[in-house]
Amino acid sequence: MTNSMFITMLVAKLSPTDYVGFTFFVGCMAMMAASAFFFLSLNQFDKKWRTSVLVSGLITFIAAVHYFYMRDYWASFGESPTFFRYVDWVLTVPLMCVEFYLILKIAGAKQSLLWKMIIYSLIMLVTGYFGEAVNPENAQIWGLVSGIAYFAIVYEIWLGQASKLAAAAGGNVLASHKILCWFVLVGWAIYPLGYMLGTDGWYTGILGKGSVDVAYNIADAINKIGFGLVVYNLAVKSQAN
Ligand SMILES: *C/C=C(C)/C=C/C=C(C)/C=C/C1=C(C)CCCC1(C)C
Repeated sequence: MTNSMFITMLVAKLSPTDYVGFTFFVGCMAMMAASAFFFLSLNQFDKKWRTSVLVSGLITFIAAVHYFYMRDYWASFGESPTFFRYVDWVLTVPLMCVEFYLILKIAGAKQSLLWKMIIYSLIMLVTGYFGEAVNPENAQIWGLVSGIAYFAIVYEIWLGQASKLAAAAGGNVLASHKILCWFVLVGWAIYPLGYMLGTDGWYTGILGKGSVDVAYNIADAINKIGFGLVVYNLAVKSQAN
């Protein structure tokens, strides 16, 4: 066996023009570096904030492991790793709901708020998976249901119970809550856009088709790492007071 054959067996080949593969590769590194950053910073925080920063690290760490699998899957089969993608989201999006809850706990957030948001996010993701992988003929209907659940989350944090708790907490908590709200409204909106690029529906005539994976990979980097950094910043600032 030649050396190069041996290498291709260990690491699936990545072509220089494979932009999707490239974003998977960069995604692995970014998620891994972010995880190291969050985990190694834990010691500087007291108990009250340590859990929040730990959850930030868990989100990027879970994503890092999935990105290694997704990168390899893409390189081996040239297909979207839809299954791994959704497993990643089903684990990490509820953890992002946990972040909202942990921040607002100081203002008296109840577990019912957490469960409500987790249920919305699971409806959003399970229906999205059906539209992409199980019943793509009806992608626009599944996408619509998923979109409604997404807006339920947006409503909850911008105008519902969560926003009232944030207002009651005030100060750094309110400021950080607002930034996270923008992440969910703008950063998360990249996902339905990616979905519309990858499935057929009324929107296909307008948007055309594109790479879901590039959209999802960019969105993940912004949302998982950015979200974590907002929480990290809040912990740093709150501890200084
Ligand atoms: C770290 C991963 C995150 C923050 C993933 C978020 C995913 C979404 C907000 C997905 C939303 C979708 C819709 C609103 C409609 C179409 C189907 C989805 C699942 C792509």
